[in-house]
Amino acid sequence: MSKIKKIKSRQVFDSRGNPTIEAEIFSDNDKSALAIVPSGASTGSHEAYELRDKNNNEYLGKSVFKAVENIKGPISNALININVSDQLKIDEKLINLDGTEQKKKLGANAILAVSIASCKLAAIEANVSLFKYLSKSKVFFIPVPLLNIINGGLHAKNKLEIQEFMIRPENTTSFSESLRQSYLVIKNLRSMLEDTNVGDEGGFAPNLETNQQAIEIILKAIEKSGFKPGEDISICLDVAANELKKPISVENYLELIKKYPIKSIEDPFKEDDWISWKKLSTNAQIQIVGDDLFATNKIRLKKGIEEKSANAILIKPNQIGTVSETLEVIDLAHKNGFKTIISHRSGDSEDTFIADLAVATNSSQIKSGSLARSERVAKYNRLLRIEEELGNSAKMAKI
Ligand code: 2PG
Ligand code: MG
Repeated sequence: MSKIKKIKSRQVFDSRGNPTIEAEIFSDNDKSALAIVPSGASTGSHEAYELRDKNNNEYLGKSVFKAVENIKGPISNALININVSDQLKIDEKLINLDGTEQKKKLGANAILAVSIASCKLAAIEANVSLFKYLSKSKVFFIPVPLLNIINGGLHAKNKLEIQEFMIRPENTTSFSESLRQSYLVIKNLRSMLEDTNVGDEGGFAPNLETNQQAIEIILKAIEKSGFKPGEDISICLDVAANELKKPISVENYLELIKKYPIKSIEDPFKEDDWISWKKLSTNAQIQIVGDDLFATNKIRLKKGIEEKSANAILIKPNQIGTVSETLEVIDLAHKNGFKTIISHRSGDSEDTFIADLAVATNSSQIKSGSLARSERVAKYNRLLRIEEELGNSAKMAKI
């Protein structure tokens, strides 16, 4: 059994060019693994705490030097000589060392970097692919991708209020075919737009005036690609309603669902508007996804299960701060019939951990932006490799 010998940490940059944290863990076997933590823009108030040096102007208050020091000091001291494969113990130590509910003392970014890096190192030590190492089962499903092809809200400098206009291939039998169909839609959409700049998640950020215009141009691109909207490819939205200037009502959503082939809506209301969530979720026959509502937190998810506030949960490891807690939330969701959608953050990196996490946990979907910007595409490319590794046994997850 190999043990943790040394932990290094450094400040690196994310896809928005902002500082973020990387951890590098070494075993006494001289193997090592790296992890980079992503960062959100539309962050909810119930998320675990991202520690930044707010009073240091060198990087406009965004550097993570204190978090790096926390890894090099107290975290290293607590984890040296622990068995690399004892993820639960590692995460427990991290949680207890911090001791606060939102991981404010050490920073959830510092904690998660170490948690993910140790998990990757354990897989390397065991000489198996990360998704197999992380999985409890021997049957694997590849998640259906939700590709964010028009960016709005805080992820783009246009007027669109809805943050993410996504497409989801509905009926493919392989991940590569899902990407091929999405590729055609994206290329056709590009040919129809005058302005082809992209936003933070690689989707186009056109100067459209209304949400409906964005939906309609995507429908045209789906048709131009030879697909039937709603049957072959549907539209999924992330409203990110915490950031809306003017809220959208339950009735407006029901009208929108009637009019367009929308199969999933994420964060239709603010994170504490439990009443509206329940009302929409009991009246709409589509996937309703809690992101800021649940914040990958089991206490909030339990409330949502009891109140029937949604039927799916977005999973972002950095909303909660450790791999073990992330797995626990996914388990709770599945036991209660909730779908899980593993998600990137709008500020992301070359780290592909979430691709393995999605397959390992039999999550039905993954959200990693459009087919543009390497930090987005890296996750899809990892899934293509996983699909190849699984060969004939690779099956698409059910949505
Ligand atoms: C979201 C995410 C990812 P951010 O709201 O779902 O798409 O955005 O990372 O900015 O919170
Ligand atoms: Mg969201």
